[in-house]
Amino acid sequence: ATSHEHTRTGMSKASLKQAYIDNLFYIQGRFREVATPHDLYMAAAFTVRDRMLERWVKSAQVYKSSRARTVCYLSAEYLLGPHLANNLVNLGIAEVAQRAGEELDLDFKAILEEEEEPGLGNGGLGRLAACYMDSLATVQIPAIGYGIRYEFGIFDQIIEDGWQVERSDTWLRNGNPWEIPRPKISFPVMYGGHTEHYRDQAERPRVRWIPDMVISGVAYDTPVLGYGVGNVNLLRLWKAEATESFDFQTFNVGDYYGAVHAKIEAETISKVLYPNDDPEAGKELRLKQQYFFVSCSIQDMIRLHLNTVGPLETFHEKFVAQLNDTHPAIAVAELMRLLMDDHAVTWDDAWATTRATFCYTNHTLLPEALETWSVALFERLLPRHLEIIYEINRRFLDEVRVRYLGDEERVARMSLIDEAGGRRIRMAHLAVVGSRAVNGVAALHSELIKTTLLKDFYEMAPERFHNVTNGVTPRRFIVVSNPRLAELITEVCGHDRWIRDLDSLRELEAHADDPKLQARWREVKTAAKRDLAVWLKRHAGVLLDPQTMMFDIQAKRLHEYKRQHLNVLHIIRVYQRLKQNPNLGMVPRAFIFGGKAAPGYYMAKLMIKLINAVAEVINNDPQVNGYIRVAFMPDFNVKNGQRLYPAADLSEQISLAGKEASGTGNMKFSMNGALTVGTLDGANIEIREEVGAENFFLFGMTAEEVRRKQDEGYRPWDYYHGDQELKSDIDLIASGLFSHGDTNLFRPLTEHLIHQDPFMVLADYRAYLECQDRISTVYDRPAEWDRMSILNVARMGKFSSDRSIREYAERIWSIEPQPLGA
Ligand code: 26V
Repeated sequence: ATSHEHTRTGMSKASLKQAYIDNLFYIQGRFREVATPHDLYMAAAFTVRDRMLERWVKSAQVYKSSRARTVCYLSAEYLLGPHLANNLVNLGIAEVAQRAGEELDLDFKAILEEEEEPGLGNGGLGRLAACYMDSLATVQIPAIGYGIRYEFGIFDQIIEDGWQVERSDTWLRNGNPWEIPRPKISFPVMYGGHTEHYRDQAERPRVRWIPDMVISGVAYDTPVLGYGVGNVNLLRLWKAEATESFDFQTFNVGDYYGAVHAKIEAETISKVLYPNDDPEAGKELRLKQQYFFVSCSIQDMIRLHLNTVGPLETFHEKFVAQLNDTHPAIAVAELMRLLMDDHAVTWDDAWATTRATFCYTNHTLLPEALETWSVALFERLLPRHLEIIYEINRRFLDEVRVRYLGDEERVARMSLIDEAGGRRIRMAHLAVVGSRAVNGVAALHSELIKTTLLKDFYEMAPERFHNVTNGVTPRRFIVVSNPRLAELITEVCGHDRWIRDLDSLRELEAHADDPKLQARWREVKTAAKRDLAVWLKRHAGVLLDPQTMMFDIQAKRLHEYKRQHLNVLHIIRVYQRLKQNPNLGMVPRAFIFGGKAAPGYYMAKLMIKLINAVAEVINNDPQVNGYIRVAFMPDFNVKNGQRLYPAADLSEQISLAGKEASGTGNMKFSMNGALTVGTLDGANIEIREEVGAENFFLFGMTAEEVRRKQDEGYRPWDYYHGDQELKSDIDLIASGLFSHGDTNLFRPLTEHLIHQDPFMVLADYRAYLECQDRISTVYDRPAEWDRMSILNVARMGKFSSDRSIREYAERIWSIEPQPLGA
């Protein structure tokens, strides 16, 4: 077959080699002798991309001719991670490509390392969207992911003198081989101005929006491969540009500089991703971004529908749109506007279509993270949408009044407008009222939604509330990131079906006590720890011993509710114990952290400084550094995450119960054989249920106990004075030991703990220490530890994002797979 295989699509080793050399020459214009590492990467990327396009076009054809129902995932963030290795795996050519590379004398690993990842997201929410895109294609659901093509993604983090320093992320600097620009797929997006009410030719009341600014959104398409199937879905990201006509008009008037200025202003809209937790997050530009990508996406959906199926009455049968948090919630008003103002649909019909189209996923209960926009800003930027939201609200509140006679307090609580202190639009309420289904992202979180945040809405329409527990893709987070483990699993199971059917990992259970498997399991883990140790030596300057040390890892955004400082207090406790008794025979541990802090979140940045300050003292103290070391991995992102998950013995999931909606890092660690030390929060609860309580290290208060303690009046001061060791750990920070005698540096942190402690670090401290001691005891018994580790992997099937997507498809979207052969 190989001799007449097409060099652009052939999957044989010979075709791949020929294609690679061709691409190096015809795309990069290079011979091997003079090619840079970047040239070598680009040639590989194009060789893989060529092989994706045929399947992509075929999928699009089949989807179009079968008029397949389609999911539109609306998300302001996609944290995709590097494409090359993942696409090789999903195409099923990872091994043959590696061999082709070897025969060409290429450094395969170095080529993979060369790729800069698109960091178009902050953390959990953006990475979830990326995992869901992978699973939608793999379980063969027609889907389009809509979002923003940020020119600058999440900032790069460097550590200077222990502090986080942000550098702008210039991921597009060397070009992006995975995207295809579609200059002809572009839509106008309007801002500002005023509305005019008039009657059309049929004497129907209509509204026209006269904006004072129009920009355009241009589509950039990235194909998303399913694993082991022919289905390829579409990720369509919008880039903001000045409209040609606007540009041209101004130019004709002779205002050349004005025209250039308008261009810059338009392009600003898709310039940069906003970090979470940012005080600047309430800014006008962010609302402009949200409306920008939503408007382009809804216009695109309407265009696609009119091109294929036809009448707008059936729009909701063709499409279901999932709102990834409230960031795209303005879509509810935008679809209403387009249907009524542009397509002359009546309010009642437009509303029926809108409510049948949208579904909303909530990702957080933290009050400070719930989006509201000032009515004044809306009026200035989106005057027509404000009218529509007022009308939605008026009709909705009338329903509430009829249902709950005389309960005006309830009416005020449920209103889309928060009237207390400066009127603001509650985007979560808009999303709920405009959707047919609402879901949380783990069982506990979904319950808390029903009993707290959206209690009134739940009482009114309980059938619309669901849970879909998050999942992660085993392709990227096992096969790509941990090939040694993947190979071992495949050998033990005797098949690689587990990659698409993660439940079949259960077959490992039967071997959990097998000493031979345990030994190999341990080798795989140690090899991954060695890889990480090499990387950390180079990039963090810390030497860790993969052979003797337990790798204890906490990697996630820095946030007080995630309680990295609880972890630090444990480290300080162990340090003090060792100082008091240098001959204490203890299990050596490497405490490893990774994570970014929002640039404006002072306390989170101080936590990074504290971790690095503690690391400096401990790593340089010869009395203890044979037993404990501390490392902070700079620039935790998808690529670096893939170095951490395989290397962890222990996964830290220690948020205050009730605060972490789900967590997904918890799943990635456990799937790679780490044991979890965790609270009963988010998906930890379900992980523990699956792997078995005896294979999970549980500590801390329940969400219920947290609530009770808060109601009683929590006094961290009492804990501080009631626990000698706790006091001495906090006092050691305050003493200046970790700050070269500066007793002020960490004061904001220690004082906050002693006097406020909103996330109850002090209340859970003792339970955490006791749990950590149990962990050390078990780690000392390798057979027991390895057995637990194997059982963790064996029982993680539930946490494949394939399962999550199947649940969405069946219970929320009512959509069937469209199988396409590979
Ligand atoms: C945003 C903000 C903005 C303002 C200040 C505080 C704050 C805190 C958090 C956020 C992010 C909320 C959205 C998010 O990323 N949620 C995460 O979603 C994951 C996927 O469902 C889930 O696993 C995490 O538990 C949840 O925190």
